[in-house]
Amino acid sequence: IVRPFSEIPGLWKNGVVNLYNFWKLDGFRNLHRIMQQNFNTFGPIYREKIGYYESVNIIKPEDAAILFKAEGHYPKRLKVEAWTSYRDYRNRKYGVLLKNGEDWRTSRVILNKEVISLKMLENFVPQLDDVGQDFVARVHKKIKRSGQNKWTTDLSQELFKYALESVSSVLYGERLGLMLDYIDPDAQRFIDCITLMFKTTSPMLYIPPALLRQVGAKVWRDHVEAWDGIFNQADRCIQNIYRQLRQETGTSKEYPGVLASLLLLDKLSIEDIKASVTELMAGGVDTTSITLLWTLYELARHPNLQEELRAEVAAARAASQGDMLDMLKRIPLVKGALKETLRLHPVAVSLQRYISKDIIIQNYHIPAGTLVQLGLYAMGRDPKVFFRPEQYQPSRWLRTETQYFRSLGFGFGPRQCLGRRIAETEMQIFLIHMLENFRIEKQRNVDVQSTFELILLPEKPGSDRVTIM
Ligand code: HEM
Ligand code: 2DC
Repeated sequence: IVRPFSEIPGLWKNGVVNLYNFWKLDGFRNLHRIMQQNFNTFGPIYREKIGYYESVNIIKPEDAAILFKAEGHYPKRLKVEAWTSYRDYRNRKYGVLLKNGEDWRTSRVILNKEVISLKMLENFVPQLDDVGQDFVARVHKKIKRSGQNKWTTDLSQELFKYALESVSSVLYGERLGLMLDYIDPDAQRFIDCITLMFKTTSPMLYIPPALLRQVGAKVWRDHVEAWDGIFNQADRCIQNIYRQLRQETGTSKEYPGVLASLLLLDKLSIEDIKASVTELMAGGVDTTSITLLWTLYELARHPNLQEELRAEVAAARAASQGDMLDMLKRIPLVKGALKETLRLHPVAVSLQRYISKDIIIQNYHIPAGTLVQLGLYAMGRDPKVFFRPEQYQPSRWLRTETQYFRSLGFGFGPRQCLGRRIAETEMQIFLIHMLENFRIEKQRNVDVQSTFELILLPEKPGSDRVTIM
């Protein structure tokens, strides 16, 4: 006998009271731990309402499979109102991230070919490899200058630059020069704006931005300032390429980048291209850099594993005779390490879909149109899903039984992360070069916790310091 929707356990009767309690728990920064706690209290399914944000939450891979089978042809995530409100306020077009329905699908199908198809890897790899080599050269220089044969630093700033340089090299087919000593202050401002944009988004998940705007709240003003900075910088980059393209006289160099390819293809309007390329540029900074930061932190804590990975990379280098595209096919443990990082430290706490038809999960009926969330952070740490979840063990991903609806760091299906191929390749190439050149060590052995600022970040900057030698 299937039980009705109204019997799903949880706190969903008074959104305002729940918001107050959530706020008292510092929930804006603890969302991931609160979700984990809720699964402990209520079991593998619970219903929730905080402010105006209402959802059904699930944790099991089998249930994730049911959810994604019901996502329909136009999969729709939770609408992040702060982001759509900004676009509406400034009269800017939505890109692929924020579009829905047929409009989303049209853009996405065209973008897939240029951004996420495997065919594009041969274009991306040389660009990303150059950036990786420059990063290594920069670290060598820092080590030399230190006079101590090692470099201890807060790596997140370095990784932000690496990530922006990488994604820009693919989008624009050009280097920004962020691996140099003196960098463009506008690029640094862009990086700071992205961090501010994410940070100011999370309170607005629960309190409507329209309301905050009316009362002139600081969080809304900061959010607008952050997006303004992001769009201005992206506009400059896009204009630059657009101008070059019009001056060029048919001479086709190697690969011109995603933006130029889209302009030449002429299937999307210029405004649509601008909107999506801006989202790609903004989406490509904190996501990969934080994942790499967590990976270096785990490698520093596990020196034996670090040696194992180094051996795999050395063997891959020898077997592929330096052909990077081929080398990427010979590093399963490095890939496992990245999956393991995203299991314990996912960028996205949850994946969500408005389901397109009625489903039954954990014997409860859930009607079409409901927002169903898979608790990705909670699932990654659930001992019923992963054997000894607290252990960082890349080799677990070499077994096929680990795979079924468990490796979901980039989402799933046609609405999964559009930047996935870029992100994976960029991170793999980074680890290859770092492992070939340096040893990574940790100053103190402290457990670094995550904090939720729309994406999950390492708590307290500075506690993530590592030594490269
Ligand atoms: C969407 C994760 C890097 C651009 C997403 C989603 C996740 C995700 C979970 C939602 C997927 C879903 O709902 O099924 C990650 C992780 C990254 C990463 C873990 C790196 C470690 C990037 C990069 C870019 C990017 C580098 C840009 C180059 C996007 C875009 C979307 C998206 C545009 C929206 C796609 C759509 O709605 O059709 N990402 N991402 N992401 N990501 Fe990423
Ligand atoms: C945050 O409860 C928690 O990839 C919310 O590159 C539900 C939610 C909805 C959408 C998710 C978001 C969470 C986390 C950050 C994600 C976002 C969709 C895309 C975005 C996962 C889980 C991200 C980081 C994009 C951002 C691109 C943007 C800056 C242009």
